[in-house]
Amino acid sequence: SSPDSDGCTPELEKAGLLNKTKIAEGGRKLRKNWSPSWVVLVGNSLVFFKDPKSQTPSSWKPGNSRPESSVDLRGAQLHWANDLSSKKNVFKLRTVTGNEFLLQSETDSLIIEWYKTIQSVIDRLDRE
Ligand code: I3S
Repeated sequence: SSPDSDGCTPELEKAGLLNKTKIAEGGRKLRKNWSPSWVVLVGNSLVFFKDPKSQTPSSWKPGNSRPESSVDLRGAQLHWANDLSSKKNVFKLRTVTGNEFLLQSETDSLIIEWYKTIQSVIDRLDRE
C-alpha cells in the first residue's frame, strides 16, 4: 500500500523558490516588501518559509525550518496581477480573510505551473 493509504497525511503538491510580498492584511493595505521565499503547497495550504539560501549553514537547523506564515486556500482567489508591479510574472492571491500576497518569478514556465497548481487546489476546495 502507499505511504498515505489512510489519506491522513496531506499531499505535497509543489515546492520552490518565489519572490513574495504581502500587500494587505485583513483588507488593510500594507507597504510592499519583496523577498525570496521558499513556498510549499501542501494539502489545503500554501506555506511560506525563509529562503534557505539566505541563511548561513549554522542557522539552517531544524528549529529554524518552522514556517514564517501559512495561507488557507479554501475560498481564496487567484489573479494575474502584472498591473500591480513593475516586475513580470506576478500573480495575486487573496484569502477569505482579506490577506493579499503577490508572488513572482523571472521564469515564465515556473510561474505558470505555480498558478495552475494553486488554482487547481482552490477549484478542488470549491467543489467540496
Ligand atoms: O507598488 P509600489 O509602491 O511602486 O512598489 C514598490 C515599492 O514597494 C518599492 O519600495 P519602497 O517602499 O522603498 O518604495 C519596492 O522596492 C518595489 O519593489 C515596489 O515595486 P514593484 O514594482 O517591484 O512591485
